[in-house]
Amino acid sequence: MQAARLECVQCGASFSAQEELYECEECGDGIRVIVDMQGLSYEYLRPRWRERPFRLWRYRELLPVTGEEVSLDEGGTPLVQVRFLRDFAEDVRFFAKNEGLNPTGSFKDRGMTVGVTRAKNLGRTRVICASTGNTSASLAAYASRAGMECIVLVPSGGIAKGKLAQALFNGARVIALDGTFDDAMGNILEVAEALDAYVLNSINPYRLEGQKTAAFEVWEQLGHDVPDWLICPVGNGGNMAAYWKGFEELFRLGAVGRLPRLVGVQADGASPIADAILREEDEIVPVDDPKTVASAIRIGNPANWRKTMRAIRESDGLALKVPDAEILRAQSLLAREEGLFVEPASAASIAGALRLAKEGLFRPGERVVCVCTGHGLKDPDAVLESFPDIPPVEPTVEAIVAAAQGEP
Ligand code: AN7
Repeated sequence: MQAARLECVQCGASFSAQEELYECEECGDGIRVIVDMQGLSYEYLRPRWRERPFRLWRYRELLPVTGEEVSLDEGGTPLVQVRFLRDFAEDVRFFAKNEGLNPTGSFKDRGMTVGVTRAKNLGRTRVICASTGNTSASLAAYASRAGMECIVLVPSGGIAKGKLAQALFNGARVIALDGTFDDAMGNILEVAEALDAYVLNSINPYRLEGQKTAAFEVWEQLGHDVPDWLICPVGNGGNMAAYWKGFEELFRLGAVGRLPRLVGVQADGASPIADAILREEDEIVPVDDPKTVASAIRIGNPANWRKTMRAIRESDGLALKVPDAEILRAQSLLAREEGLFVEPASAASIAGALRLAKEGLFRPGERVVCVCTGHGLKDPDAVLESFPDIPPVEPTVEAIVAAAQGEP
């Protein structure tokens, strides 16, 4: 379908859907798409959604693009029970939304299928993004699919190897900056203009339109209800805002009568949004040199901070920051106890859930969804560092059996 219009999230200024906008022309803040819901009731949508496969494009009536989509069959990711967290909160059910099972291994694919389809609608042939890794891997794949040229800006040395390999192998031109993700992001609009490239960072509101479908899926997977809590790792803040937009649209459609409370989790060394919320301030203070093992969310000056802060506050939610040690421990527990291998940034939501469960936040009967944003194979280095080297063993039955029975 076609977007009705674009709107500034801050001052409410309205713009035509035909404009290519990343910032409000009036106040400089973020832009969102207002989907035309005229004539779209839940009664109308329900039978249509039901007859399509459980994938992102099932929800096409709420996706503001036209024509044949650029798709790798994304979405439809599992919602898996996380049982070990129950030990810390009686009668509370915890789930992981396993977004690492998207085509390139992260939730970014939801945004890119819609964002690159939008680029195609506009007749664009060159796309660009700044990235801590997953965005570049995803954009590179969707650009290949669409036959577009792709340029990605990444922090030199700051991107996990799996993600770099994906971007390179999908044929993107990779530019490694002697700087942080924030340096890349700070230059993206001017660079894009100079190169006549279409920007597919999450300041592009069409990205978040794709990402909001994860909220629709969670609602379906919980038997057409929203969770009591939705916990999400926060970097630029786009994804948390996208979930909120998705849940709000379900509410407006009358598909559900309540909204979840949102919890945004940042890493200790890169927590400008969590800090502002914890201090009850209206503005963030950017972090100059963000540090965390979770390279995906090593972001000091998040582009969508206003959208995310508003979403968390409107939902009567909260924010917290967790040290790297808690992130790595949560990553390890999730893998050992549940068989789910996610990347460190993704484990931030589990670390947040663990902390809040121990603090007694959740009430009996509640359902808590933790968004696990990216696959563990993206960043094996972060994991392998915590294991000693494995000494080689003679390839004989005796030696192998002895090694298997020895100290682990
Ligand atoms: C695994 O790839 O910003 O709060 O450039 O890869 O919407 O930014 C990645 C972000 C969480 C944070 N988990 O999401 C990038 C990039 C994973 C991520 C986030 C990212 P946002």
